[in-house]
Amino acid sequence: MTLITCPYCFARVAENRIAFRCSGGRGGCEARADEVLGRHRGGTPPSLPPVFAVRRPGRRASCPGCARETSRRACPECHSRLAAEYCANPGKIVALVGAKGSGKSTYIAVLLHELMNRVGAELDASLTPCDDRTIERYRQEFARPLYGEHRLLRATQSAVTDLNRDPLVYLLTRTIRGRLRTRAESLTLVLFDTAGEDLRSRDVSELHLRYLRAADAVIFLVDPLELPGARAALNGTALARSGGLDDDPDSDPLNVITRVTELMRQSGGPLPVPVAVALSKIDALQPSLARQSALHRARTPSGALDLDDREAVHEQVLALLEQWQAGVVGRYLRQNYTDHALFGLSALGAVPEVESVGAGGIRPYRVEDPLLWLLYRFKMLDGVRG
Ligand SMILES: Nc1nc2c(ncn2[C@@H]2O[C@H](COP(=O)(O)OP(=O)(O)OP(=O)(O)O)[C@@H](O)[C@H]2O)c(=O)[nH]1
Ligand SMILES: [Mg+2]
Ligand SMILES: [Zn+2]
Ligand SMILES: [Zn+2]
Repeated sequence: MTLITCPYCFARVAENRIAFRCSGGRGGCEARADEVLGRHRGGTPPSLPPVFAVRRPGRRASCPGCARETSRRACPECHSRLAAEYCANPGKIVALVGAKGSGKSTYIAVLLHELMNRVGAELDASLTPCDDRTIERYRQEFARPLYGEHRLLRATQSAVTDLNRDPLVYLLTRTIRGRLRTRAESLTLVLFDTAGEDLRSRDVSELHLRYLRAADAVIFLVDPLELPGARAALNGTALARSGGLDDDPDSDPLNVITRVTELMRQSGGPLPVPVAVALSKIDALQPSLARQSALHRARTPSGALDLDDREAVHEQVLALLEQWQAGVVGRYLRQNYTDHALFGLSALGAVPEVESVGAGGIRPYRVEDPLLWLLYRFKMLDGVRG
C-alpha cells in the first residue's frame, strides 16, 4: 500500500483513502463552508463544494451528492487539494530549518529562482509548482521584493500570529537518460518557510512537528556570523551586522540543530535522514579564506555531483568550524545522523545594504550544492570524480 504524505498537513494517507472534491458549478453541489480546511488554514472557512470519500479512488470519481464526475483530489485529513502529479509521484519531502535570521527565506527565494533557470537547465530538470497558492506566494513574497525591487525580505511572521502559512510545494522532475531507457524521476520540494522562533521546543506547533517528522531530508542553515569564533574574520558591514542575536540562546546554531534533532527523533540511535548543514552568508567570510580554498572557487556545472569538490568543501567547512571553536557541531552531527554533509553557500553573493541587495545584484554562490547532494543520495543524480 502506497502511503502519500500530504504536503500541507503532513498526514500520511494511504493511497486508497484519498478523497475527492465535487467540481461544483452548474448542476453540481453548492459551495458551503469547509470547516476542515478552515481549521487547517486558520481564519474563515473557505466556501467550496463538498469533499467525499470513495471506495476505490482512481483518476476520477463521481460525486454522491450530484452524480457529476470530478478529478479534484483532496487530502482526507485537511481537505487541501492534492495535485494529480503529486499523487502519482509523492517523492521526497525536504525540510529547511535554521535559527531566526539565518537566511532561510532569502535562500528559498534564490534557490527556487536558480532551479527555474541556470541550475534547472544544467540538470535538465523542470520545477513545477503543485498549486496556485505556491505560484502566488512565491511571486508576491519572494520574487517580487527580492528580484523585482532588490529589497531584502522581511522577517518571516511566526505561525502563531500568521495563520496563513502554507508551504511552497514544487515537483522537481529530472529526465534521466539511461543506456536502455529514459526515465523521469521526481523530488517533491516542500519548503515550509518557518520563522526562526517557531522551532523552539516549548512552543513548537503540531504542524511543525509533523513537518519535521515527515521529512525525507533536512537542510539546516547556520549563520556563521552568529558563531562568536568566526567574528575575528569579519570586517566592515559584516562585522557590524553580526552578533545581533547574541543574547538569545534560541538562536545559537548548535541549539537549533539539537532542538530540531530531538523533535525529529522518534526512537534511539542516529537518525537515518540525510542532513545537509550549510553555512549561509559565506560571502562575508570569503575575504578571510585562503585564495585556493574550495569555498572560493565556483562549482563546475556538469550535470552531475563532483565528488572531489564535495569532499573538499565538506573538509573545509569542518576545518572552519574547528577554527571557530565550533567543532562540536561536526561532532554532534557525526553522533546523531548516519548521513550528513557540510556546505558553505551564499544566496546573495555579497554583504547586503541595510534594506536592499548590494549594488552588484544577486550573485548566488553554491546555493544548489545541498540539493545536488540530496539528489545524488536519492539516486537522481550521478556522482563523478575528477
Ligand atoms: N551576507 C549575506 N547576508 C544575507 C544573505 N542572505 C540573507 N542575509 C541577511 O540575513 C538577513 C535575514 O535573512 P532572512 O532570509 O530573512 O532570514 P530568515 O532565516 O528567513 O529569518 P526569519 O524569517 O526571521 O527566521 C537578511 O535580511 C540579510 O541581511 C547572504 O547570502 N549573504
Ligand atoms: Mg524568514
Ligand atoms: Zn492534508
Ligand atoms: Zn457534487
